[in-house]
Amino acid sequence: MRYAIHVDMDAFFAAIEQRANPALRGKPVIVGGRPGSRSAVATASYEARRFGVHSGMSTSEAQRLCPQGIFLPGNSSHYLHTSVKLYKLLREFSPRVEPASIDEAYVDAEVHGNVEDFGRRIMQRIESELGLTASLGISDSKYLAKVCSPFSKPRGLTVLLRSDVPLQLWPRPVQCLYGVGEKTREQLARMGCTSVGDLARMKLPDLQGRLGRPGVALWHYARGEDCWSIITPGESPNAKSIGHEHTLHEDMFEQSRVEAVLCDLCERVSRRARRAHMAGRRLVLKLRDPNFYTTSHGRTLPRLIDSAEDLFAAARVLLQETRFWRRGVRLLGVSLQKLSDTQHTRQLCLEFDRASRQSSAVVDRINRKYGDHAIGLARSLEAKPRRRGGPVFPSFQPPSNLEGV
Ligand code: TTP
Ligand code: MG
Repeated sequence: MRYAIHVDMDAFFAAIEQRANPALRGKPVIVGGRPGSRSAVATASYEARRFGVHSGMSTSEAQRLCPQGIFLPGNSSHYLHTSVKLYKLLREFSPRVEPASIDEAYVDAEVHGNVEDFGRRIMQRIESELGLTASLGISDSKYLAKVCSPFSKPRGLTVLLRSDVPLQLWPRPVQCLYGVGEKTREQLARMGCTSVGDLARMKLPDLQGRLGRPGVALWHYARGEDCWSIITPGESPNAKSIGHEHTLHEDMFEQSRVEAVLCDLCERVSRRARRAHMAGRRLVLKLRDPNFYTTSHGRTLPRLIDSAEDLFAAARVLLQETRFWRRGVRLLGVSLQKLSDTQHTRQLCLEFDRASRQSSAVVDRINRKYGDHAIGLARSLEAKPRRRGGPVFPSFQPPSNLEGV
């Protein structure tokens, strides 16, 4: 089974200082400059945290809380060096590692056998090779892996699968969700919502009305639904958009012809998106008139889309809204943006319409076997190249038997 594993080092800067100087081990180490120098605490060892010292507080306050604290200025090149070693070590467990911060990374791992054992092996390697401890969050969702990694810090390992959310996550305070800061926590508390379960059970329109789009995202997170995906540095930076544009042979004025070209473009974009295992939440339409005046018009959609039908439905609405095409169209373009990786988040993107996904899968299989334009939406026929006197799709002979397609 495939898992997202969030690795977060414990008291990273302070632990590196303790590793370098054994006399500091077991002592309250505070990294972040001298007290009274207006500096802030970068981090504190767990021994210092017992006194209430935490990242971000002034070092003067830290000294007041923990007079016996050992204050150190820090050494960023040491920390960076260790960070690089950590990523390298993690890549021995899976080639798909996404560094998330100086001491955090996500590992996308296919695990055969017990995933806790797999996680413990990662922790042991970190301890033996780096001389440091880490805490791990393991899930079938990247978001949940991030949320649960601090649950049993330091040196903790927590497994929180999406199916565990009602039992394990809902009783916890809402601020354990990534994305709920102090301000949001207060807003939610005013709505009587203090636990993750309270949030998950809220009526979505109420939450949207009070918190807007961030509220909608949090509501989904509280229910174990997200579309986060692990992106490794070597991967194309998840192409910010997938688009196609076409300069027409002649300027077009008729709506039906413009729509046919639009439909053809949507098919192309949809095909590329599905091949890259991407779906998008925003569609942008680009139009150029015969005088080279160019405009684009986009819309963020309520759900992720990747099928030609969905792209075309959204593009058609945009086209009708612009009315710009009435001046004549010289160039038409469609791009799908706000992309998410559907391969790693397939089950998470619950919004996908099952029927549309199944028909897209069949279209892809036929096109893979018989060529890219073998089958598509009827609406785009007019825009496809025709051979003089020949059938619309000269390269395509309908297969007598679709088995094995
Ligand atoms: P964190 O992972 O947030 O903290 P941590 O590793 O020290 O402790 P924890 O066990 O809770 O994970 O941050 C990693 C390092 O980044 C931390 O050691 C110091 C640095 N840092 C800052 O410089 N300023 C900050 O405000 C925070 C939060 C971290
Ligand atoms: Mg950390």
